[in-house]
Amino acid sequence: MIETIIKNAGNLEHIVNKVYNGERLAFDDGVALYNSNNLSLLASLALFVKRRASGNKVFFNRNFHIEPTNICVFGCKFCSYRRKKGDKDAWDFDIPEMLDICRKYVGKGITEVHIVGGVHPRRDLHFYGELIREIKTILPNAHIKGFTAVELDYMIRNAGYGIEQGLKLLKEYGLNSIPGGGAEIFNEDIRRKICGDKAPSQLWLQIHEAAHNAGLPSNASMLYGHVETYEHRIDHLDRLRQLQDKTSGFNAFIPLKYKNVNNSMSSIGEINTAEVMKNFAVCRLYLDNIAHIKSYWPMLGKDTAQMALYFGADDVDGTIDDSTKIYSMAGSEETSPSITVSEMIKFISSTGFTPIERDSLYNEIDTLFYE
Ligand code: V47
Ligand code: SF4
Repeated sequence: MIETIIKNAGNLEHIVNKVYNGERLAFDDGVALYNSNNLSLLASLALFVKRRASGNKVFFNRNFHIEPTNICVFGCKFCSYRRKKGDKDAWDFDIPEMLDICRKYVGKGITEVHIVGGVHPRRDLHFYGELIREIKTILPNAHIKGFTAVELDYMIRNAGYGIEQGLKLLKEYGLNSIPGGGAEIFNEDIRRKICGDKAPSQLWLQIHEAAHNAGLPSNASMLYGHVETYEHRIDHLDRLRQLQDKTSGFNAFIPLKYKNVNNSMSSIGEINTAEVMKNFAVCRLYLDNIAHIKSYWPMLGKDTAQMALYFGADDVDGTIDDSTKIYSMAGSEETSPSITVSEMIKFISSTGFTPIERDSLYNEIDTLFYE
């Protein structure tokens, strides 16, 4: 197979050889891949690398989200979710309300609670710490993956701690890992344009590094398909690859396609599906040290999420149970994202891949049905 790929590679032949030999791609190689329109080559290469890493497996988990509030002190231009206190569609849950959400999942085999929301002006580390501690009394076996680096920065400062001490305290409260959000695009000029008031790139990376050093693994993401260039995307992937070389703390990478409904960047539109697929392939090829690439179905929609499996993704995230609004508010066709475990198994196996239930650290789980 590889001989045929090389024959059709044109000016990318040297990159094909590097991929085949397991050599690291250089910055310019990444940009050259983005500039190529040879989608079938990109798919073949990305699938080759994905298969070398995880065979035919595609992972999913059993999870739900808690979004504590959509009130936020920041004003990211791409955000369709943020509201001001008093707006009719603002919400701001207290701890008992969030624990009521958790009680619905007792006995359902949930392995992960994903907590992410707006950056509330008054909530601090201890509020969220108490929330984590109480969730663990209701769902003692659930892994809590919570709070973007942007939320962490604010809640830790609000409680008067430094990053290391704050993360240590959150771990003691029961936090298990950190999701990938808040990364957006690391290039400082683009970041200033789309989300200039929140944690700068260097701080995002510093918080993830400190988390890894504290024994809290994390995910990483990239918000793409807006005003950034291919060079900005490779710069973003490169900064992640460098940090991963240092810490090995990233479990998964999630490319997040910019959705343009109801936010102040709407006029720039959305990129097409071919561009989304190209991006999956390049991310898989460039990020040679992050094991899992997530095709996040609540944002992409089910059909596109399946297609991304042929472009190097090996994970589709979880069952969700209609518990997240971030993407439906930004225009995702999945307006109430929810999928049962048996539907998830069909969703993955219908692509020819082998569905594997996992926990948040990618340990494989024997699927038991509770539905
Ligand atoms: O940082 C916000 C993105 C992120 C839009 O770790 C948008 O497993 C597209 O953290 N169009 C938060 N994207 C989501 C997040 C996440 C999601 C899935 C899995 C994981 C994980 C983490 O959502 C934000 C931002 O990049 N986002 N608005 C938008 N209009
Ligand atoms: Fe706030 Fe997050 Fe929306 Fe930015 S993306 S405005 S930090 S909720």
